[in-house]
Amino acid sequence: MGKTMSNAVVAMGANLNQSGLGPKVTLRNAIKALADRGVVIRAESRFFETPCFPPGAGPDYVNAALLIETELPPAQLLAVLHEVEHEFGRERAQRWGMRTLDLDLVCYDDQLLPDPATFDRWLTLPADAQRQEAPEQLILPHPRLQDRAFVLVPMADVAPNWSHPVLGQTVQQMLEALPAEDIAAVTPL
Ligand code: PH2
Ligand code: MG
Ligand code: MG
Repeated sequence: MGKTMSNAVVAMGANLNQSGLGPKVTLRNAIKALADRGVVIRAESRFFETPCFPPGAGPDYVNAALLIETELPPAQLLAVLHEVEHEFGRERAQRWGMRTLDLDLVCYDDQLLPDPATFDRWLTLPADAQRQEAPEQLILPHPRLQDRAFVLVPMADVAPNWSHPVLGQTVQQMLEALPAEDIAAVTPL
C-alpha cells in the first residue's frame, strides 16, 4: 500500500423503492457498484432502520456506513458516489427530500474542507438556516455528522476511533453525547 492511500467514510441511506426494489437491496447493490468502480471497501456496517429526519418528512430510512480506502482525492471520490447515486435512480430535487439512494462522503482522513473558516460557518449554522441552505462545495467532515444517530451509529461499526479534526472527539464520544432515545431509534435490521 502506497502512502497516497486515504481512508474515508461513506454514509449510505435510502427510503424509497427503486425499480421495485426496496432500500435494503438498493444499498446492497450500491456496495457492489462501488466495488466495481474500484472503490476498496475495508469495512461495512450493519444495516439499520432509522426514523426519517426531519420527523414526518417521509418513510423510514435504511442507513449504513462504509470504511473505504482510496487513492482518489475527495472531489473525485464524490464524483464516483454521484455516479452510483445516479445509477440507482437518484434525482436531486428537494433538500432533505426522499431518495432511492444517498451516498454521503462523511470524512476523508482528517481533512478539513474547503478551509477552516468555511467549515466553521457550516458547523455553527443555526438550525433554521440548515433547513434552507445547502452547501455548493464539498464540506468535510460532514458538518452535521455529530448531530445524527443515523450517521454515527453505523459509523461506529466501521470507524469508532476516527477523531473529528475540529471537535476533537471520536465517533464513540460523539455518539455518547447524543440523546439516548436518538440512539435507541436506530435499530439493526
Ligand atoms: N438523510 C437525509 C434526510 N433525512 N433521515 C434518516 N433517518 N436517514 C438519512 O440518511 C437521512 C434522513 C438527507 O440526506
Ligand atoms: Mg447526500
Ligand atoms: Mg444525506
